[in-house]
Amino acid sequence: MPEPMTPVSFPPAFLWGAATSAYQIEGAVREDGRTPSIWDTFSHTPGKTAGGEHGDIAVDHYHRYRDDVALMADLGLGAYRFSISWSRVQPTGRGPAVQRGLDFYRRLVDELLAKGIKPAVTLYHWDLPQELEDAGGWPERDTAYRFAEYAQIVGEALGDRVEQWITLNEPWCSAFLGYGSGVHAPGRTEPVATLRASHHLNLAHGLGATALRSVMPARNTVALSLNSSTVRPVSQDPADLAAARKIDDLANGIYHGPILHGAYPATLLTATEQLTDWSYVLDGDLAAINQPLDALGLNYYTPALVSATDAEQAGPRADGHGASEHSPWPAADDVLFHQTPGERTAMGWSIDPTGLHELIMRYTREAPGLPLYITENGAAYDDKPDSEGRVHDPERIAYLHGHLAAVRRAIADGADVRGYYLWSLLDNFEWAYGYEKRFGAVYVDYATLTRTPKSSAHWYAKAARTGTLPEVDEVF
Ligand code: IFM
Repeated sequence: MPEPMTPVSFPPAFLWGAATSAYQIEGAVREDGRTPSIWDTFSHTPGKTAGGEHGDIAVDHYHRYRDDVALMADLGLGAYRFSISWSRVQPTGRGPAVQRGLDFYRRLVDELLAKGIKPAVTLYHWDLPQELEDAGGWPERDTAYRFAEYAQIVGEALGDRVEQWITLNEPWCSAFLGYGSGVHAPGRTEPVATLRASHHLNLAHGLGATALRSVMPARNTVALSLNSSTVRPVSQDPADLAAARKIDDLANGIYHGPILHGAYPATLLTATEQLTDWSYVLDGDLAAINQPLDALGLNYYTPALVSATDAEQAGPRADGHGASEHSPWPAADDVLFHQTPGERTAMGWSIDPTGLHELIMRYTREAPGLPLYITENGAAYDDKPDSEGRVHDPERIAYLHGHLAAVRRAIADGADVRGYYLWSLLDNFEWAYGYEKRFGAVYVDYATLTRTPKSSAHWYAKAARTGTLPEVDEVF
């Protein structure tokens, strides 16, 4: 379907933001009482990240946050989504809080508010305190209770000044990449642990939401961010449709089933019955998980294309989630992932804004009346400064234009999308890819840590200021 005619204008209250996460930008990993998280351990384990890179310094946001907030204000951002490092706040993952750790976030939030930028806090963006992983990690039920305790601590400390709260970022990645394919921390490759971790992340979300609400003013909102996939079958053949159903259950239904509807999809339970009987779902868990949400965050980058396969074709998957001899997808050896068509970003992910429109409309149907935010969307490119030090990134501008136009089209089609957070404000540590993949609207010179807004940052700033998308070829 063609995109709407230009100019593409958004409702006046639409929130224009940018997002980051703690381990990807903060650095200062040994300061003010912080202890290692699973990402410190994983990135310092030989062979786990490109070039052995890690977040020890990252882009030094811990020390440069004032400048970074000033940069956001210059760009006219209305909102900033960032995550809290659990290991800074509760270094062992349990027990009393470290005030020096919380103070950093108090200062950051105050700086944002002083500049008129709305903070949106994500409690968990993949960086579990190492001590909790040593005790079993997300496959263990106790981790969900530890998360609720941590949520309460942060809610008490920041609930007076932060209105937008997100419990978890992309629990699929924590479970399936952390415990399935092992390309993310903690690097385990255990199919059953992947499903157990998923359930305990769901439980953590539910218990965390309840804990937050018990200590925060009622005006605050609680959401979570899912990297829900748009899963497409290669054909309408029943076997391919069944393959798409299975991956959709494992990518999406495993989270939105219990969270939005209070039940795991029956098709998921059947598809995984050879592996697990789900006996770790205890009485009362589904009710604890199925808390009312104030909003849902959707993170979108690219769709997935699948078909049925036979055992000979099965093997490492071209599913865009990193190379591993272990599939992230439990009980899915009968599914083949295909290259999606179209141009690609530096991640090798195909560019397809129709997938974002489809996703928004799906959740508009799945959860009628629930406000939606695009809590991440963006693209990595091989950006380089020119001879005058400017960084031109027309591909990213085209990517943002296409995806924002798809959001606008969804709003016109009846979706209640309230805002958009560009991933990412700054170039940063892209997990197992190290610093090689640049997602930032702002270029970071890793030798000097100097920040230079790319042309896409200026393009986005104009969109944020005017509420209308500039043309893709406007010169900045
Ligand atoms: O950098 C990540 C982010 O941490 C979570 N969502 C996807 C981004 C790009 O891979």
